[in-house]
Amino acid sequence: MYYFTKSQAYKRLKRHFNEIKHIHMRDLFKSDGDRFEKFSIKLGPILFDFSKNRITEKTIELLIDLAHEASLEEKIKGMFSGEVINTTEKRRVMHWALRVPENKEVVVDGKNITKDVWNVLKKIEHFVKKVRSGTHMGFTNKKITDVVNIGIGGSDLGPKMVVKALNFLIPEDIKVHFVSNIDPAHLSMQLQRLNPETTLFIISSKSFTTLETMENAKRAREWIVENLKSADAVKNHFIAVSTNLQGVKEFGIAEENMFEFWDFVGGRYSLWSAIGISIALGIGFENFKKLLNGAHMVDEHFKNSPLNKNIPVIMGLLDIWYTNFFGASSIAILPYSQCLEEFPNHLQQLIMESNGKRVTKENRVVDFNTCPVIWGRVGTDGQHSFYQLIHQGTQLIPCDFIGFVKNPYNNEKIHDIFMANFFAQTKALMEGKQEQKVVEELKNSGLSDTEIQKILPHKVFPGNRPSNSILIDELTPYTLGALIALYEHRTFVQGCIWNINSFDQWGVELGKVLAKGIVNNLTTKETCNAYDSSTNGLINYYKKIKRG
Ligand code: G6Q
Repeated sequence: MYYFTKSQAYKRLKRHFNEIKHIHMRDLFKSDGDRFEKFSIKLGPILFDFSKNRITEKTIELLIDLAHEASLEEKIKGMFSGEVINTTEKRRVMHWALRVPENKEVVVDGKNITKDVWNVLKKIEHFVKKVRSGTHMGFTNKKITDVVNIGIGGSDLGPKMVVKALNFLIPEDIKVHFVSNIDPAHLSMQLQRLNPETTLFIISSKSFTTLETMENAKRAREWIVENLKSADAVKNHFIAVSTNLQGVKEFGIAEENMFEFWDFVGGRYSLWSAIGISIALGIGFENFKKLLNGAHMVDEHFKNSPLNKNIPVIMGLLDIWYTNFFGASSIAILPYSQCLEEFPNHLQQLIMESNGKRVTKENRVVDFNTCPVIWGRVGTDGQHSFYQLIHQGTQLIPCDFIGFVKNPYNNEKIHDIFMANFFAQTKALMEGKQEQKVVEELKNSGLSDTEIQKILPHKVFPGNRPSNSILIDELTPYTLGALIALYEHRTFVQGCIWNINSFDQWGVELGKVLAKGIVNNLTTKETCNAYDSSTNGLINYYKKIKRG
């Protein structure tokens, strides 16, 4: 049975790692003029350059051997044929089916899933058109001007990221907001700027039981009913997206205002489903379809391309290379696009919730590291903050640079300056700055030899810091859909190599239960003795100060 660190390929990679770990990328580039051609893949409007990684052709060959030994191709087939690969929750993993074109059947257990998917998509299309045209109005017959998505985790991060990224496609007469936190401040901050007569709430929750979402939804309902002075206003101002019809009905939202999705879609993979209705309301249904098309293009690429020409496969294998051989414990996501401000946040959930696991699919506690920490921030802001550590710190942090040739807000000249930073940073990380060059510069600036020796080590950059460059022609719904799908499949590849279940989230479920218990302790008068001394102490202090 396959186990990552016991595989033949792992052992060969370990030997290979020891042979190449001291080789500098600078030398790899010097000795091979074709490195960029060899280590880059073009996929439609996306150029993926992975040549600035600490790899040789041999590394890729061995990583591909590892993928074979882990049965990656069979596992990819398994996901795309609807096998129950989410074994702990006994579910299929079929977010990819949400972006299949209408004329392409996806048959599972004799049922054509595409039909169900497109029925909901058509319902979304119809509703979006009604809201945007002013046919669906508020209770007092005013056009909807503001849409508030109330949801958390997968029911928030994906749509929020896309809405922000494609903001330039949202017309001025509609605004899309997101409320996720149960901190009353979050909803209050939104409500104080909104007009109840023209606000539509989307209650997005796969389970329709999540505490944060349900509490915020109740408060929003009270706000509407109080301000519009009628419980009947709910039908004009609330819709729901969920798999839980009963829960939606009990909340008071009629079935015709509910948009369905299915158990085979994990929360963090759900922006393609009706959970994305806030996106469609903002950018329009046609653009939402283009987002789906871009992701579908990547699904086909992932399913059909040979492993060594397959972008998500190479991305995922490089993650293994750095995590399990170089000992890297994080990956920085660095979009050179203000529009992608929320992208690192979305990826944090996507990757860490998927692969932050410690037990294999065969129930064995692993003896190797799994998911690295995912973090990041848009360039060039990051450059003026944490890049210092990436350049000269003691940890190896592989980076993803993501940028676009064209800027949706035009201004070519300034965009060139912006992107010059992208290219310069990847080059500097790879090459570093050697002693000789620093000495030369310091001499030219008039420093004496003694002064130079004092400052020299601080000014040297070791380089040999790896990065991927993802350069995309233009930011559009299509390319954004493709980009997100690349990361979804990259996450899957990591999980296949580690042989973990990337599709459950028991750690998240734990949080949902824990807080519910403690809420009762906060509302009773009695001193709390139910927990450890720290938790009791904190709870009792909170109660004392609250009472005044
Ligand atoms: C995502 C997780 C989790 C989930 C939220 C919200 O993959 O399952 O982040 O999306 O906990 O859950 P509901 O959509 O059920 O409210």
